[in-house]
Amino acid sequence: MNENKTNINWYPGHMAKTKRLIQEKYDLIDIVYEIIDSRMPKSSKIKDIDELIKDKPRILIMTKYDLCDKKITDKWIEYYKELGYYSISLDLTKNDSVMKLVNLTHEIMKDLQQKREDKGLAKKDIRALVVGIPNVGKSTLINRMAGKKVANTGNNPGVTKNLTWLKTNSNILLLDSPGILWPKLDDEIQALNLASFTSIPVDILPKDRVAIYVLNTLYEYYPNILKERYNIDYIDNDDIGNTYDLIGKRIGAVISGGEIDYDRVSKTILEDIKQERIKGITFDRGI
Ligand SMILES: Nc1nc2c(ncn2[C@@H]2O[C@H](COP(=O)(O)OP(=O)(O)OP(=O)(O)O)[C@@H](O)[C@H]2O)c(=O)[nH]1
Ligand SMILES: [Mg+2]
Repeated sequence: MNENKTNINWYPGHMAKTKRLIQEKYDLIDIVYEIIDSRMPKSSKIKDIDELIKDKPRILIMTKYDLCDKKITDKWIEYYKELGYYSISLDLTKNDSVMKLVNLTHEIMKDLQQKREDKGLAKKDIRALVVGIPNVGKSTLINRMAGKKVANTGNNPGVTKNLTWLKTNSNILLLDSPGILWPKLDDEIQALNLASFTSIPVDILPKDRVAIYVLNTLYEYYPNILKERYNIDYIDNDDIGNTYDLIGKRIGAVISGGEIDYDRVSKTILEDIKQERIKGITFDRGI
């Protein structure tokens, strides 16, 4: 992977519109939940998020904690805390996962509620904007906080299409929003991470390129996963076909006549992450 610049444009019209609609609702928002994926705590952060949420209190929430490499992701949590963020991790597959978020929200909002009380006003429902790139679990988080399904979810980018206020049972109103990115994905590693974890559609980048990136990243940081899942000890980057042949045999991706179906090999590698057969991984390193 020599080049590190790309020129990928995947910025559907609804993303620009979402930013506009968030601006329109800005004054009503008390706090922002900025959602990122625990497996890519750097790559999944919206690039110009500070411009969007300006001076609102914010909690940085790392979802899919059950799927990440906790040793590495915990370092990111510490890193963001040192930068002054409230930063927490959540495994949204668990029922009670959002309690610590609810408590932290009320804690941060204590001063605001106290000011109201001093003025003789009743406590208000807290209005929180839930924002993040596609497919990081924004709507899942909302359903957890509501204790039932109030928002649509799905393991693909672009499931939520509108901004909607939704009620929870903890005096917090949540504004669900469609995933947003920025007009140009010009950092190649970031784009590959987004593709590896399904935050951009799989056909934005060449599928083989993403799959080979996944293989090399696993080889570098999680060689035991490569061994267990595909029974390979190294990646032959000089002739990647050799590696594809071995994986293809292992997973049974064989076309009649004994040829390996390379397309199916790439697809399987990406599906293995998407279907959570490969987990315990964090691809953003370097802190
Ligand atoms: N294992 C695991 N899966 C999660 C977690 N949070 C969300 N998911 C899954 O991630 C996928 C995406 O979740 P959504 O809530 O639809 O994501 P979103 O951010 O609302 O996505 P868009 O609306 O497309 O921007 C779904 O398949 C969820 O079940 C988590 O903490 N752990
Ligand atoms: Mg959604």
